[in-house]
Amino acid sequence: MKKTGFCKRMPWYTLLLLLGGAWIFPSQAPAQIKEYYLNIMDKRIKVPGRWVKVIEVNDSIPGPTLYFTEGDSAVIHVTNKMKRMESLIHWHGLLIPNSMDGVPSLTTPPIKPGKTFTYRFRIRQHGTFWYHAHSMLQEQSGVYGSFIIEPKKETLRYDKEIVLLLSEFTIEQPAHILNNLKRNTEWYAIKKRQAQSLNRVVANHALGERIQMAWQRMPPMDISDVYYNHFTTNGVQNLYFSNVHPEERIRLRVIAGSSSTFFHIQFAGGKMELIASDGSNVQPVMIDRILMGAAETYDFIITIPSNGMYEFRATAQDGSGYTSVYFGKGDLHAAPSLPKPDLYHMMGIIMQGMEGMKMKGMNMSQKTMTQEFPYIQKAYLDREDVNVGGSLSMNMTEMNMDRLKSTQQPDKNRDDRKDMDMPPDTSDRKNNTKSNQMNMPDNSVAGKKKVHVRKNMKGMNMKDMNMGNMQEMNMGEDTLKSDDKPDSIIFNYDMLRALHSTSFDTAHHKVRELTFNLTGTMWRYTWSINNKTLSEADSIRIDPGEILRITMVNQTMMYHPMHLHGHYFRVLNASGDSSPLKNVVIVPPMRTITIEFAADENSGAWFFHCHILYHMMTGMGRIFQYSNYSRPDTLTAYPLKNLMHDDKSWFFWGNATLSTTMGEFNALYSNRNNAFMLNGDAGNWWKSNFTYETTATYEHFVTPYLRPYIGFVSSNKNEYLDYFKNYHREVPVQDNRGILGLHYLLPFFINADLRIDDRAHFRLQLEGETWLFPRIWLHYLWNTDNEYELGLEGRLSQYVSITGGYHSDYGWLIGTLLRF
Ligand SMILES: [Cu+2]
Repeated sequence: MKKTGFCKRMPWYTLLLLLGGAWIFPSQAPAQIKEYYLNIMDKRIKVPGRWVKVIEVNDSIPGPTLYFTEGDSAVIHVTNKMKRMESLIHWHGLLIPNSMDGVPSLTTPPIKPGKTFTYRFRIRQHGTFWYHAHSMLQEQSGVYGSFIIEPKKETLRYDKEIVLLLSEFTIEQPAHILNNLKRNTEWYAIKKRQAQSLNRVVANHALGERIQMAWQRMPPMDISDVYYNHFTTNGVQNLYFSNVHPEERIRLRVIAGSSSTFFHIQFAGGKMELIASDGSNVQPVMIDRILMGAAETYDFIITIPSNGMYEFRATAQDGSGYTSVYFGKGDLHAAPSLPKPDLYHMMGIIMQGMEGMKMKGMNMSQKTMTQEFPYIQKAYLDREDVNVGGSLSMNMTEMNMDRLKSTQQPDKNRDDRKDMDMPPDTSDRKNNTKSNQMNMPDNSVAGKKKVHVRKNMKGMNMKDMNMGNMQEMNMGEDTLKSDDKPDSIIFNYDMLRALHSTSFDTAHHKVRELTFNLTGTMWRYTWSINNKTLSEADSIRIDPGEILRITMVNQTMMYHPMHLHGHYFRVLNASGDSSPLKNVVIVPPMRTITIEFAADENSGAWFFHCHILYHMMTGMGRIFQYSNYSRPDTLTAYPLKNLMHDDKSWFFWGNATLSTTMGEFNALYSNRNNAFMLNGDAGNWWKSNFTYETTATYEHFVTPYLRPYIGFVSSNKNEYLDYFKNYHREVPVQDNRGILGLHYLLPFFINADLRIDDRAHFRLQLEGETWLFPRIWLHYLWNTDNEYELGLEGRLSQYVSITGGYHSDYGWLIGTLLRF
């Protein structure tokens, strides 16, 4: 036998040493202590034309890749070398003690400038993970890197592995980006050439939809929130691996380490074998294209073709750019190019989808629909986007399937599975045990007492399964016409199947069902769950051992990659008992996805949030707190309200116009529920009748549309002075009045303003603006004091516009508008 032979060839003293070793380390091979030093530093880097402030880890973006082997003890010294900001790093997807999770003020004290914090934890899993700052917007500034854990024994067959960390780069400061999102400028859409124009709306026969959307206060569609200068793989736009050989099998560990970008992944050299998702191995599946959500990780095995250079391309979902990795030498074989999403066509799909939802209400009452959908926007459903959600937990019986006819051949996914000797029909349970015999635990957890809620293979409970049917799944419209081959396989979550049963022992553990409506208002750029931001909601108490089943209903027009800290969750899909384990799941617009996780960590307070940084920062999150958890003393100086502060931040912006006959300014200082506004105009200064009006108000948002206000107006305009004439008083040169009023956003984005002043004078004003062409906007105003204004604005840059028009007090004018 092998073992004997091994002993025979071994000198006797080695054997003694080994025996001694076994005595000292009786259970397993000694766990390695793996130590890393990470230095977080703010820097200014030179990009063409300007300097940009970034934050680097060990002098690079991304930070170094950390390698571990399952079972290792990780010791990571993180030093904050920044001058002013606190920092902290979160280990994304890792099963770790709560105090090591790295969410400032929730789990871990922030690292002050000049200080070091040492993370110590046992590596209990293997797979592809990453790390990033969880402090303010530092992730966007560059604080992120890869975290790779090799299994004790690799069961997959490949020749080489390469880590590809995808991200984005912007020359803008992240705080400035958030401010821009809050003020709702269309500038990023203009930059991405995705702002709409009237002539093209008409040409695309989309005017009806556009009017319908404006009626529901849905702004013109664009694809994603932020404009990025470029997209990167491991920090660069183009990456070359020439030292690969034909037939070599290369494992790509791909991480979407982006703050808000989703990527379409393609490889020019044939199908990619998808083998793991979010660090968990899955039944291999061959695919041509996959949409990766921000923060998701996937492992693929690619086979290098015989000759030439083959492109692996990650295209930003909005089509605004891509990053490429090239394998091999010689003639270039480019990945098929993806067209930009068709915004005009999507409007139709969305309006259709909304109609469909209205008819049968996807877990939404009519009331929720009418309250929520007006806030919605940013939609874009193209074929694979729809497939991301697939049938997952879309309520098939309730949705009107006839409206959304399948345009794909759904059977090809099945055929592909057949080729791999896998049960095409998920109800075929017998075949499934085959995969279990492969004995490849994708989430082997060692070294920690766990509450065992995972069911063993024998008593599988079919009842709770969400048997999505592949046949019904492909309900998207075929709007994305690409160079894809006709037999292309486009990934959707139903293709993910764990290597063994992941279902829970629901007979012995309590199952608690929660519904999270993913909500938000693009209009004000606040994002929430069940209409409450993180700071408005209480932590969700969970009992150790209970099973949480969370149904997420996306009521917005944006994709939300929802992430749970410190636990894997099952994404209930067509794989039933073998539903895959993930830590991030994309919930597409107007789709429903159900996840399950077991409260099987010992304790702690764990963050659950949207991984689009700007959605998280404006409120889309919750905290799961174990009932046996008490805050450690180390956090006493860092109350939870520090974290809660994020979605209550204040933002400031304004603009000033100087034109031929007048000057005008507007300034706003606002947080989630409150706003201070100051505006005024003055003109006719070359005439004897110099006129001016200044208004200062404090406004409170009751709903995103409705805000009562109190304020003060000072003016010498006729409409104010008439009061004195009418009452035969002496006419003052100036009149000051207190005002009470109500702002309300009407359909078509018309701002209604009804106010009464302390001389019992009522005024109703309607004001609005709308785009005609991407850079040409129409402004209008009318009020019951017979003031009116009609003007055009031409946007030259993010900050500068030219304006022209007619104002009832100041006549014809032309001028310049500056934003600040
Ligand atoms: Cu989100």
